[in-house]
Amino acid sequence: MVQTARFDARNADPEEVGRSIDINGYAIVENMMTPDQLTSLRAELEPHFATQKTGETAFLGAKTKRFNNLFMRAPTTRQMVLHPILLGAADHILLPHCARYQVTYTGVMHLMPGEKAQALHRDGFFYPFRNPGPVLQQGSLWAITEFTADNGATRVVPGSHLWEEERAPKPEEIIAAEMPAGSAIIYAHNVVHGGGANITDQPRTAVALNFTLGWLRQQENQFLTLPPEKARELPDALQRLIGYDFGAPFMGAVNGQSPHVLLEEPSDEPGPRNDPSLDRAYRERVQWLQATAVPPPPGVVPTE
Ligand SMILES: O=C(O)CCC(=O)C(=O)O
Repeated sequence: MVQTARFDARNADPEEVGRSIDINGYAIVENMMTPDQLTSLRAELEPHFATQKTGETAFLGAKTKRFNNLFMRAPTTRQMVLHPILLGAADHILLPHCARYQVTYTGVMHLMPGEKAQALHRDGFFYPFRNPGPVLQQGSLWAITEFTADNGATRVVPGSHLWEEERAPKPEEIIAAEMPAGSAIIYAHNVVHGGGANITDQPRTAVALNFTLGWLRQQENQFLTLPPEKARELPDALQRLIGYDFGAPFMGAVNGQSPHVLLEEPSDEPGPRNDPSLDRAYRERVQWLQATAVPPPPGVVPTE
């Protein structure tokens, strides 16, 4: 590995974190959460552990409790997902492939004592693309308890985001993402990883906050989970990040306007049909069509 994959959020440059993901496939960033955030998040999650069932498949884990919809169930995640390092890393690894990215998934992975190691995999295996290829998602797993090799710290294969699909890791190529509580591992969807085995007598808890390219479908349906009456509770930046905004030039419109108008006071003024910040992406797209000799549809040639 050319570049360190371990950072401290108190002095890390988000670009450097992004570059580590380019090179290693992941970055571990300590101190992403304050002690107060950890305390409040644990209190928000705790009642759900008693009521949630364990996984129904070996992949989901017979001793793992999972649940979603974290922006409602655990409001501290509303702050976590807007962390400048998380967003800065996503700007670096996702914006080369889209004009906007969006939340695709929020979830808890609570590995109880005795859980076995999860199969190693790439997130986004449900997309019909073989590796290597562009990064489609940025995952992040936040350590709500300490992550150790013994309690099921996520296992990662550094550099495997660049491998051919068929290449299997050798045991010595797999590392445990050990980190103190309050840290996060931020990773490209195509780095090979999986939960570890928990051989301790205490649970290991992770929160996943994942982004995907703005022109892909979200894994967790944000609009049905967070319809306008619920989305109005969220900060503006988060409303936009879950999809109440254009996902690409013109994409995701409601009556030709940005879906964000659904969260705003009714007005007689027509809303924007696109967003000025997406105009450049639109022009680049049309230039790409011209450069590849595929004629743009009539009337879409941009004026400078
Ligand atoms: O729990 C973990 O450490 C990883 C979980 C994971 O990768 C998954 O469920 O897809």
